[in-house]
Amino acid sequence: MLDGWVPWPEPLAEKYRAEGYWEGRPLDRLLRESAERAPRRTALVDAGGNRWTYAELDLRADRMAAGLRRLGIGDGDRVVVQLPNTDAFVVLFFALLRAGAIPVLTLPAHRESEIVHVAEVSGAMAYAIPDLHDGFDHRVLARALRKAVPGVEHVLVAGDAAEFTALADLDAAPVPLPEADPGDVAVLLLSGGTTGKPKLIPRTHDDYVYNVRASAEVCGFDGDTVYLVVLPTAHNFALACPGLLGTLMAGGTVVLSPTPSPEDAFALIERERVTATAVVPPIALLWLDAVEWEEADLSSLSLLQVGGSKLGAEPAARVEPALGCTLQQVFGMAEGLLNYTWLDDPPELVIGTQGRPLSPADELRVVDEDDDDVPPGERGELLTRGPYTLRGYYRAPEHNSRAFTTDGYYRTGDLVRVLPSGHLVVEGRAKDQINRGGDKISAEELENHILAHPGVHDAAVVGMPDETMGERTCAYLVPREQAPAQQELAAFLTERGVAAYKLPDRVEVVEAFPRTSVGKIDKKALGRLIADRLRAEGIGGN
Ligand code: OOB
Repeated sequence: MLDGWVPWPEPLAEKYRAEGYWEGRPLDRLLRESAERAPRRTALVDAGGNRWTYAELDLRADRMAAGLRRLGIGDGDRVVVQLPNTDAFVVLFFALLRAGAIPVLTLPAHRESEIVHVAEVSGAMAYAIPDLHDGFDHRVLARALRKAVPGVEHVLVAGDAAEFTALADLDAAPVPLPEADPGDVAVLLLSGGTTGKPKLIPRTHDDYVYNVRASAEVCGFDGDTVYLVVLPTAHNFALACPGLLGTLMAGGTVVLSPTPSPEDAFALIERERVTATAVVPPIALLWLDAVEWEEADLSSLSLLQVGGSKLGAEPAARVEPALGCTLQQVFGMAEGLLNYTWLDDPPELVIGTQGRPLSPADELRVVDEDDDDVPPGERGELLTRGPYTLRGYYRAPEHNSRAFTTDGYYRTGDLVRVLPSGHLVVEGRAKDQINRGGDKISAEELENHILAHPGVHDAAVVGMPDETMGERTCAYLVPREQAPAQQELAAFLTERGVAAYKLPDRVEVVEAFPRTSVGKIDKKALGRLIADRLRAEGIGGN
């Protein structure tokens, strides 16, 4: 069993098992069971039109699992996975589970700074990458990683492996392998983060299988579902809410889109008769515009899930008429808790709320700054615990003491209001994070990187309103002598290996920061300052 993660207290675990939330099924079995039920059905289709039946996908995973074991990867080993939306991701994901290893899921956009940290914290022994993706050579990053974290023994490459191991060579006759203990950690997900360094989220087989199964039920996924993966496969939303795993569990077909662009996605929706997909609000806005000029036939699409950041009521109301499908708002988090609008909810709830909790066993509290419950219907910070919400980040005891209450509630950092129907309205944020169209940026993490610049004396990163992204990042700098301009700062951060989505969209130079009465940087004041400035310049939302 993996150490360094926080299990549920035994009485609660017992309750979740007794009440049927946890079924004792290892995660990889969802593919096995669908393959046994319907071996000849199409499980997976890629953008190039390659197709794999359930039997083929299941066998490929078995063969790769045997290849991984032969290489010495298995039994609780952590493997950092950074693959784009290709069949390689799907096969490797199940192969790792079957080999007994733990996938650590990172986004294709992550760079050296994030990957080195994740490999260190997880104690990874391997790193799986594409050769080239989006003009970036991941093998160069792999070389840097191996220098920084010598424990990473293997680099597994989809494509041209250079001096490393090709994923295609991890192919061996299937061997019988022991099934995982369903109470153990199945995968490590990456958190959006509010601290200096990204945190890892342990998800067990029991909890993640439940997450997938209950989500698939709420979304009505079945054997006729054709799900388009538009967001990165490694994102919890596209992976498990119900996402690609929910589709495979239901015996449907997963279609992989290389990008969320209307060109790619619409063509695949038409070609494969896609029925459901999940996007973040900026993509939804883009699609709503694109239907005006793109010719594609989207009539097969019956469900558009939107989440990751708040979808405005105005675009929400346009989804059904423009795309001819049901809108579902999803307010979720890699840490666990998922809220969905139900498919038969009245329009005002679908348009005006971010859904209600997935599980009857989800426990929610809405509290004020003293952790006291606010009166029903009032705004406060959302705390939660339940059968698929983590009890602690991986190897982060100090952070956990702040991120959780003593009785195990996770502090989401989201400000919400609960309606009498149980639906939540997300009203803001109590955490020091910027939500850039669904991409999460920890202000502290970015500030630490910026502070390494010789021209910067102090830095404070805040969100600024933006019509399409919801918000973008603004870095306020107090210069040492000469503060870097936005482009220079971006180049500096890129050189440090910071992912592109974290680069500040704007830089503002000030002589000193406004302070609160206790002497902390007053970020609310800075947020108001930049919002006012944008308004004066005639840009920005709100
Ligand atoms: C999803 O997961 P993460 O881990 O990238 O981010 C979680 C955070 C939430 O705590 C909240 O601050 C924000 O993203 N968020 C939303 C939202 N959905 C997520 N804020 C407002 N409205 C929404 N609908 O983003 C995620 C995971 C699974 C499913 C969907 C989204």
